[in-house]
Amino acid sequence: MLLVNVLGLGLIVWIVWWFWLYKTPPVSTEISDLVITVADGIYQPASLRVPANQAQTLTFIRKDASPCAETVVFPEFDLSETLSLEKAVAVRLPPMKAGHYAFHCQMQMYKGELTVEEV
Ligand SMILES: [Cu+2]
Repeated sequence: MLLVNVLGLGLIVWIVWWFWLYKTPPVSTEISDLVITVADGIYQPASLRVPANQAQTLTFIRKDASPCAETVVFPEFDLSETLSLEKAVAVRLPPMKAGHYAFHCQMQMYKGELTVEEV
């Protein structure tokens, strides 16, 4: 009888732990919602809106093999990132003030704009 109680209690504890306490570990992902495809001479999307005062991660996926598309430059942040072909590359941006921030490839064939807004 005692054994049954102990087993029952153990089961309850296990159920509580499993359903209420156990959390699947967060899946770490480099891919943000802000995904920009680099292809056919344009960034897509070429204009993005993000909230101010928050660090942002942009993900670039380059599908254009031309060497010029390889680099994305954020002049205001003194930031340039090399994009490998067909690979998602995360570009981390610091918290920004509201405003417009351009980004482009080395020769400014590809052009995009980040609009940072107060929320
Ligand atoms: Cu270019």
